[in-house]
Amino acid sequence: MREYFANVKKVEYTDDRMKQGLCFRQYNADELVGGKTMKQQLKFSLAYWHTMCGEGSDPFGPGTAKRPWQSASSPMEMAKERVYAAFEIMQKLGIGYFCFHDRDIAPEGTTLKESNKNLDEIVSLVKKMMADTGIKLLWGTANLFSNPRFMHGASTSCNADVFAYSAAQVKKAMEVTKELGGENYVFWGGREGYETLLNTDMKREQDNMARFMHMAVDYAKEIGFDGQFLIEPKPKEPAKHQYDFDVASGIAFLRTYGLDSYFKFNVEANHATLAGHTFQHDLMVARINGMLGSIDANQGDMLLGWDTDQFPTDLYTTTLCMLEVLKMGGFTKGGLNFDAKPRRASYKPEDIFYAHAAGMDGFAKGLKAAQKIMDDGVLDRFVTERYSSYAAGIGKEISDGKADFKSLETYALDLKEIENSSGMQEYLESMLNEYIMSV
Ligand code: XUL
Ligand code: CO
Repeated sequence: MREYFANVKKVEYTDDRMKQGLCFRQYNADELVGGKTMKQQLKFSLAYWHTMCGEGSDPFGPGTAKRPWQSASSPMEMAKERVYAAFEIMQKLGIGYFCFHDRDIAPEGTTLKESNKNLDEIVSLVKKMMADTGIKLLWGTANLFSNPRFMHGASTSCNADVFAYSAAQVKKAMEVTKELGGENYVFWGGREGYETLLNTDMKREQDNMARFMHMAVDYAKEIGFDGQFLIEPKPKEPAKHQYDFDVASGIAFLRTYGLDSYFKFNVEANHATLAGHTFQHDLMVARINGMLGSIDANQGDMLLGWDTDQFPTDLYTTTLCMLEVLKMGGFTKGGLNFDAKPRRASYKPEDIFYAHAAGMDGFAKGLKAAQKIMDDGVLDRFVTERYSSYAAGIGKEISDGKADFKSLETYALDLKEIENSSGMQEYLESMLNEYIMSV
């Protein structure tokens, strides 16, 4: 087996924060934070599509990325070389998980049968590499958006043949996810939406999407797949409007169609910001509804209106993200999947390592700051105090469901002056700064 990154050694932690070059300055895999190792708390995952298949192209120019395995003699040889390179990257970075679409790991054939055969061959190699290294599958999914057949969508296509084809593809992707012990299975509906309502039967499309998901739930029961189903919301891109717009609309969809007990969410930072929310907002909506499953860890550029999928280095967002994770008691089946790619100009193979190390350090720092926020309880106490009017008196009657408009009117008519307390946003923001700087 060829070593693809002979000039890259295993990336190690150093406590010398000013040390130059490729190392972890914050991520110390075995260090305990909140009673668990950083490795257990963060559950980092490599996104196969970006790291192994991405070429660094953009709408104005072709790929720039130097990826030595891309020069293999045939698509299947390349797929095998990619597997070796992927496991080398994960081992050198100490990344314990990966995620893939069916078509990332094995090339599409001329027929579905051939595609399935290609997939089976690569899956057995992946399985062997997983057994040799102990690296696990965080989630699998199916690519139902690249091939032109999905031009009108997959389960929401106006063409029933496409619905059927998509079902067959997801059936197979679920089987291989189970075969590889995947902890979750993701639905991201990039083309499950519309370009114009002039040609769209929205009710039928959403009914069909729900039928499709019920079929997946039934098939999981049939084959004994006990991974968690996840919906990954995104408001737009590639479609103008995508039905899984954000977590809140996802919850409404799942509840409308009786799917809410089978699904949680895979929340992606850059998707939340495209929906006009902060990352923390979508994470919190998922958490308070008991539906935060896993996270696609990246960040967008607020000056650009698309999904830039950058590696997450912004410490405010990593801290507030980890605060949500700690508040739900940590990950169970989920983890932090780097759905991120180095910039087009970061084209060298080594940039893969620098980029992941930057994201891992960003999240390690965020974890430490979030744990300190939890331990000190300052922010939580502030919030509890802010709502203390509901702990006794009329507030308690409201909370206990004992008040009604008439009793509240009687109370309000007797009120003298209403006194509010300050929201103290600036003070809280400065405390957040201190937590980040102090760990
Ligand atoms: C696209 C995206 C996908 C999903 C998996 O924006 O995030 O790669 O994570 O299909
Ligand atoms: Co994603």
